[in-house]
Amino acid sequence: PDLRIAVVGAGLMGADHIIRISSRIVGAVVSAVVEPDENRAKAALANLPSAKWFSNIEEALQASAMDAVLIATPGQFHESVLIPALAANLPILCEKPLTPDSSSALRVVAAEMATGRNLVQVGFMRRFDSGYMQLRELIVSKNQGELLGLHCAHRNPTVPESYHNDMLIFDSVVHEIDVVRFLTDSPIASVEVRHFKRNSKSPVHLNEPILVMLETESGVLAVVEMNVSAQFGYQVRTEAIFEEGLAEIGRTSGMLTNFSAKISMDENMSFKPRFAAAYDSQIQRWVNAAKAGKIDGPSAWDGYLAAAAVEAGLEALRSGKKVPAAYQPMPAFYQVS
Ligand code: ISE
Repeated sequence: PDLRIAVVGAGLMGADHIIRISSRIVGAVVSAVVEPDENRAKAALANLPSAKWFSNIEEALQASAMDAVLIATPGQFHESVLIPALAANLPILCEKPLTPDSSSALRVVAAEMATGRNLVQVGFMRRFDSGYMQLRELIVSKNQGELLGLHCAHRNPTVPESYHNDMLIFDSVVHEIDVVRFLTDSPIASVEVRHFKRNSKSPVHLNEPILVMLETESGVLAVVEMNVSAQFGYQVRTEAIFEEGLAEIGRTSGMLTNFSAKISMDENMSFKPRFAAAYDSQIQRWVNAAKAGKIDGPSAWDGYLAAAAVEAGLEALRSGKKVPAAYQPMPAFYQVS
């Protein structure tokens, strides 16, 4: 039977996942939309004749309206959905970040361990992007020698007024924080932040672009340009420096044209098309795994590690200093066999 999914939060990401599950994912249906805003809920439910609307997670759980939960609210609201959903023993895909800070992430980890099962998968979708997957294989193979460093560019055309300075780290750079560890198999040991000249096109309260230096325990330095007012398009690129050569991922796959003495390529304008295939694969694999009582992707522990590195990043943003990241020892529960 189809996995009945309750999507919690019908904003930008939630609405996108609802369309994905209804039109492209095999073996799952959206059975419930949990959304306090009635207009948003109605818009999301328009094409889901059999899904029910709930204004909070408790009511949806009470009604046994789902077999699994997809959390797509802003990060600060994740914990209050994760805890009751875990208490109900339901498989969960939680959008990134797991929670905004490490102590709340540890509470989620403790609640998951109390169930005795790996129920939480975190939506770090870049791990499902074919470019990152290929680059990881290349690094692991050591065919070009050791990986020495990474040049990462994370560019958004613009951001909404509600986006503030700390979000540069906990909402945006959090992706590089996770993916640099995924690529190098080594935790982020320290974070340092510098400011480029401020872009006058940025919202007045934002001071960016920034340069973020993530150093892994293994000594790889990842240099990240985080730029959320790039204007021209949405771009996430990485160049890897090896002992014997370079590798680059994330060039647009848009059409290349040669017209009127110009060579040009179409670029994405948002993360939705840039990572559409990664989102599809992430959700399909999660659905298949959830039916088998497992997860197939980053765990709550990965979410905690990212939250702890984000804390170092926020302090680095404020102090201008290189800040070491501190982690609790990993419980045996999260040991990958
Ligand atoms: C957003 O929340 C995302 O997750 C996007 O991938 C990222 O590019 C953007 O900067 C974030 O605000």
